Amino acid sequence: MEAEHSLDELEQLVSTAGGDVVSRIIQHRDKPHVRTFIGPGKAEEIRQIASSLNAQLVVFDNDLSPSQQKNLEDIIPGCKIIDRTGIILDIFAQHAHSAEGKLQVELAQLNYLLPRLKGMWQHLERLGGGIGTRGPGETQLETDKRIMKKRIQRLTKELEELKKNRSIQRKRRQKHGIFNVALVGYTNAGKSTLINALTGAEVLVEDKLFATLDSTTRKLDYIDGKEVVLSDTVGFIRKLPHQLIAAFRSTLDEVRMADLLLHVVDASHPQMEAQIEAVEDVLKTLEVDDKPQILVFNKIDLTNESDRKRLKKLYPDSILVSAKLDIGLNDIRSLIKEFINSNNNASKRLLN
Ligand SMILES: Nc1nc2c(ncn2[C@@H]2O[C@H](COP(=O)(O)OP(=O)(O)OP(=O)(O)O)[C@@H](O)[C@H]2O)c(=O)[nH]1
Ligand SMILES: [Mg+2]
Repeated sequence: MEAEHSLDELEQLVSTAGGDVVSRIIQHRDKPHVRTFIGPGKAEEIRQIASSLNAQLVVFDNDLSPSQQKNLEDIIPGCKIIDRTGIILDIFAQHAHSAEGKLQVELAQLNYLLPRLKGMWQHLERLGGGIGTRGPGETQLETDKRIMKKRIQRLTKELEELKKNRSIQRKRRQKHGIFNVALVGYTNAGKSTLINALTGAEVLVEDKLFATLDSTTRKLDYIDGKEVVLSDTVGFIRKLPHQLIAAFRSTLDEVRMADLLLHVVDASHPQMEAQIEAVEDVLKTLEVDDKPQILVFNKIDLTNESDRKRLKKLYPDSILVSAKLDIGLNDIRSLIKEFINSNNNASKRLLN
């Protein structure tokens, strides 16, 4: 069941990346096969299915080691083998528009590719039959590695520069006592729809995974003499590649610097609870799980009365909204106001 849900999501990832899924295969195993991840018999079965359906790509839901990936490409000729991380990186590459986004994606891709280089050269050597290829292959591998490492250093440096600019803007906001609210949540939960509805921003909204990669900050309100701004940023997913979390550190700073998080949940999603957990996990990785949080259940227009009652009972402090139909948005504004006021009162009490 768990595997089926995860494959449903993988199918969505593949179609977002532009692929058509023609078949799906599950293998039950106690532990992965060292050389091929799945068992050799299963690999042969996939070879036959792929060839009869004329498939060009086989996507694994679990992470493959670089050598497993290569071994599988040997067994299933004519097919590219890629794992969940590879697909997510591909979508990010397609959706990156800003200079910073592009640099971040390239950095993540290089960190993903670097350990895979060796397998690529071994692959070529085997095809070439050995004579005359081994020496140059080894040298070429070292050269390629050096070039990639240099590029990684360069990208890291360029990103540092951009980060400085971003932190200057953020310091300005801090200096002016601006209150920062950040939207976080699973990809496709409706974060961008919500920032558009609340602030009149024009962030791209799509029924696709990872439509948003760059962060956008807009003025939301003016409460108790304080400007309140709202930020929308990249969405999360189960098994979010660590290369991406590392590369997107500076985009995610928007979340780290926030005074309050609005955790947006797609209330109509069959895997809603697992998605909440996945977001909590990423927040832990970012070390921001201790920040004050308001749970916002979105897309309630797609739920029924009993779903909504259950949500209110399970999560009494949450808000139920529909960003698309403008339902409950004033509740968000009031709750933020309440939060700021009670914080102000608390700090006044501390001062007295
Ligand atoms: N029915 C309904 N659909 C909604 C609602 N809010 C958002 N959607 C739809 O959900 C899809 C995703 O919305 P986005 O706002 O792009 O979601 P996101 O969280 O920003 O997603 P990423 O940027 O991809 O992480 C779009 O097709 C929206 O039209 C809602 O309240 N009700
Ligand atoms: Mg978005």
